[in-house]
Amino acid sequence: MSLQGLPALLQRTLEHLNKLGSEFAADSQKVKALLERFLEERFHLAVLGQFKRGKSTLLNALLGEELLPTSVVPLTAIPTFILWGPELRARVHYQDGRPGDEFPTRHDKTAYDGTEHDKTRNGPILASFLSQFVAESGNPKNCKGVSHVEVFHPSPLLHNGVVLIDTPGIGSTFRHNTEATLNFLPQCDAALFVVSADPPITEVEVDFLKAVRPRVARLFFIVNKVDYLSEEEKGALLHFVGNVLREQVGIKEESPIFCVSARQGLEARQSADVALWKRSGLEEVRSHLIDFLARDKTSALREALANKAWEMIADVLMRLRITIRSLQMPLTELDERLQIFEKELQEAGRQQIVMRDLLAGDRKRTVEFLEEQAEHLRQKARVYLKGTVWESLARIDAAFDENRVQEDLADAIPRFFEHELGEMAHAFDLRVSEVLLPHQQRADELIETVRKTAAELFKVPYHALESSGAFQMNRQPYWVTHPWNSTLNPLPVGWAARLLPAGLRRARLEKRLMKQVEELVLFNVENLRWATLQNLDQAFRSFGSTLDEHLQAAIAATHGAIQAAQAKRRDQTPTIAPEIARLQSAIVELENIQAALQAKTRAAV
Ligand SMILES: Nc1nc2c(ncn2[C@@H]2O[C@H](COP(=O)(O)OP(=O)(O)OP(=O)(O)O)[C@@H](O)[C@H]2O)c(=O)[nH]1
Ligand SMILES: [Mg+2]
Repeated sequence: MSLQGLPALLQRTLEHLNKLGSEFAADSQKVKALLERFLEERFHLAVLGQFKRGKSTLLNALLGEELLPTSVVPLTAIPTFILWGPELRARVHYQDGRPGDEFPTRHDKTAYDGTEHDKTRNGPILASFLSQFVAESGNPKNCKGVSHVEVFHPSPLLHNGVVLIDTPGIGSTFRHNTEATLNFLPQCDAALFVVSADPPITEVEVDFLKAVRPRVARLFFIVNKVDYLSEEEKGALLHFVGNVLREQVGIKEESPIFCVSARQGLEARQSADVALWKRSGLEEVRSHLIDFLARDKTSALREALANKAWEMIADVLMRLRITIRSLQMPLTELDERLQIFEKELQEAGRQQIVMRDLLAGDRKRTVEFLEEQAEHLRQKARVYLKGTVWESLARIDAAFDENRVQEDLADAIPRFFEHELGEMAHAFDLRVSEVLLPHQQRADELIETVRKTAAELFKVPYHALESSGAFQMNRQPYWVTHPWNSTLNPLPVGWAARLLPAGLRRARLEKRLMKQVEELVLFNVENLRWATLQNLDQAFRSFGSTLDEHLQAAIAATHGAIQAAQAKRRDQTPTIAPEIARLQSAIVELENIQAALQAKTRAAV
């Protein structure tokens, strides 16, 4: 059986919960959240490669129109996320969080036909809008401070939450993108790696691929620009690229490599030329991607959501059974059991206070660890940047070309700190998960104790829940575009200094440069320390409040069910029989949904 019916089952669960009344409002919210996750789940597929290999052209061909700017000179400087939307739209996001620019702008709207999707006109208008932000020419050195751009497009390829990402090419002289790209990759689900027929594959690409491979779960390879090759030449090229990938990068034999002409593909889509589209090789890429996305993307997610829904219903069933028991048992007995349960809840409250203290202690220790790391990084950065200055000084002539030294420093800074940021983010992700895990387990145990006590007191079947999963890593990929301070003030050299003997001048220059290095180290490490501290605080804060919420919800649900039954017993004895019948029929309905969910998870395994 397929998992197609999962949203329908969730919808049915929602209807039953709504009928059951306001005591189940929190459960309805949970089902709604599962449904939303199902509908919103994104799959991030990045297009990677050296500059000018045709990454943007390839995406344009897959989308069927010229949306992303392309050029003969290195171009894409900012990542572009392409998501599904009913009509063509774009939004520019800035590093400082100020409101982003939108496409169509009011001015564009006169030329832009937002309702009728006119491919020949709208694509190029968007491309020229985008080039003001994502292209090196329109936004040199990212002076506009753009963090990323989102494009919404109605392509079926983007259905079911697929997000395509156009990334800046690595190896261009303009930018230091390699480290930023590497930091971004662990958050992507898969990547298309684009090389071109000429040159077949460079050393830079091999080195980059070696760094990419351990960071991305699934990699596909595209050899682009095969339009001027014969079939025989294509075969030889494929053989060559395959060998390099296997022998030098260690890519497995079965990883597919596609030979394509993105340019022909785009032409074919624009002129609806089916034969050319086939010849371009892009049909194979498209169908492979669609198969892969259908197979790998949703099955794991659906299974996980079906499991969660099953668990949630199990919890609701337990409470419904407790309510029925509470309605059936003699009132004195009910009062007695409620008293026992409330004692248990008091103990849980005490445990919760202890847990909060332990969590605060761990947060403090993690911050101390961060301070140690920052100090370590200061030392490392000093050594590295001083080394850069010495190397640079050794290369320059007696005129002490200070500008050259400064350029070398300005180059070294983003490279060094971008890399360190990636390392630190990774180390802290691991450390924070490690530190939080025992807290998660302790909270899960406490929640289970509460539920188990309720089940035992009221003699209903007990089902242990899976972990409350309060700590979940953020899976939204973010592109680090930190404003590393590498623009240095010119070093003022007074006229008197020019008259000094060369040796003395050099000594003074070195002293000034070292002072500058120290300032740069302090400023940039502080940047990194601050960013990490913010993330850390956020992780602890949201973890702590989620645990509290989960525990409160478990208490409110069980305690609430018993109290509500007790109140009914005292006030409205005549309505008790129909109430029991109503709850019993809800139990039957929910058990049916549970059985359907279970069949689905089993079928998916
Ligand atoms: N002959 C030929 N040229 C192509 C093909 N695909 C792209 N090009 C050309 O290659 C150049 C670079 O294409 P882009 O799509 O801008 O390359 P890119 O990889 O996105 O470049 P960056 O954004 O700078 O990293 C453009 O002039 C394209 O027209 C192709 O299949 N065949
Ligand atoms: Mg590009």
